[in-house]
Amino acid sequence: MESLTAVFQNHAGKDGNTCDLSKTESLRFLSTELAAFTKNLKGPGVLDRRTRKLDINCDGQLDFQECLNLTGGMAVACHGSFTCSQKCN
Ligand SMILES: [Ca+2]
Ligand SMILES: [Ca+2]
Repeated sequence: MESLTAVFQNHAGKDGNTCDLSKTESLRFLSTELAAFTKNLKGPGVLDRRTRKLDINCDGQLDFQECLNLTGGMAVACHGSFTCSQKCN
């Protein structure tokens, strides 16, 4: 958890405001830190839509809580596909 906070602040601080990820920062965050997940997303608009959906308070920025929803959701998706492929084999 500590490293997640550090990673978040590292990306969020690019524009001087470490509390939120701007749109540019969140796209960079996703494509560098979560490359394993985002490389399978087709088209540049998909990531864009996904980050917009995460912006619960619609302020155009992702705060740490909103960002956690994403990483939590991805962990669940990852777990789901893992257990599913286990069953299939
Ligand atoms: Ca920022
Ligand atoms: Ca927000």
